[in-house]
Amino acid sequence: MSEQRIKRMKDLPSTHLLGAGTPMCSGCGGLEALHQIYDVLGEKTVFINAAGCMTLLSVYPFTPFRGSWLYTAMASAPAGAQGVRDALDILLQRERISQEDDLDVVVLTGDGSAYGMGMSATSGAMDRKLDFLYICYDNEGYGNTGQQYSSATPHAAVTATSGGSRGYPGYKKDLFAIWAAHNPAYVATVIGSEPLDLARKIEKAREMQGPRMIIALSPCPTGWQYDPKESVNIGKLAVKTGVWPLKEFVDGKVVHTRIPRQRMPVEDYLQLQGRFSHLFKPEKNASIIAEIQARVDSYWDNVV
Ligand SMILES: Cc1ncc(C[n+]2csc(CCOP(=O)(O)OP(=O)(O)O)c2C)c(N)n1
Ligand code: SF4
Ligand SMILES: [Mg+2]
Repeated sequence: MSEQRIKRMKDLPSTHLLGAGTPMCSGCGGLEALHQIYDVLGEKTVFINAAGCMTLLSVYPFTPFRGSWLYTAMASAPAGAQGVRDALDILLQRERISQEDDLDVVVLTGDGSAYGMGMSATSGAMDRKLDFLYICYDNEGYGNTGQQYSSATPHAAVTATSGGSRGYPGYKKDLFAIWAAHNPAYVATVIGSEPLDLARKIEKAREMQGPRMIIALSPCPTGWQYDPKESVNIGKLAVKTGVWPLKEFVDGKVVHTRIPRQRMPVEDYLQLQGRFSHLFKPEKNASIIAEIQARVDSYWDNVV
């Protein structure tokens, strides 16, 4: 690493995440959300990160975070978080650190870990009422290894491992419901293109104790195949079409924080993304588009 780059990284303001030369794709929706989340959480945090795109933020011995960073295997971040929380609690108990030196323990993983490989460790951590914040940036596939499908991949999307004229045959897993079934302190969905909604939820979660779970839909120009300049637009369309409901689970109840009363057609969201281009070319696949629309409509029909 050049001396000049090392100096630039050292000179960054305390909550600035993007060092010059960071190896992330431009227009990365996961990074957009993380940047906003970190602005709210601040530097008294320790991140426990499972392997994925965000792991590339850290180039030893630097991270763009002013707090600490621990890298774990894909399935293990919530177990790592337990160890870090326990260590901090012991240090506090022995008065080796003061309350002021305490850190918020933050798990950061992609959907591959959150929806799949790390589900068991996450379930255990919630059962143990671990005091931590979990941030899943959901780019709907294994982005770091070339966008293979995960159980967060939406129906009909083409990925490196789901091709053909119909794309991915499965349906996106409802992680919000699975996490809420554990009755943690908080669960919320967010997206970087709705920054006020996101900030309000992170502020709320920051003030709570116990397991606090966040899923950030993360438009991914590389995996979803679109021009990076469309990231914010695609994020906004995910909300306006009703594809990505913004909601929270608190005190045993689910509350929608945005209800798109005049929903735009899902087609408007799908047709901007190369991963769905087979639904429009060489000819339109009206039945798959209608099926996707019907599932979105059926979700909102049940929201009062
Ligand atoms: C057990 C295990 N299997 C596979 C890998 C290789 N691997 C590293 S990152 C990654 C993709 C992770 O996907 P996700 O959690 O969605 O994060 P993203 O890459 O999309 O940011 C994979 C499969 C690994 N590190 N560990
Ligand atoms: S592959 Fe997608 S999630 Fe990963 S850094 Fe690039 S844009 Fe972000
Ligand atoms: Mg992913």
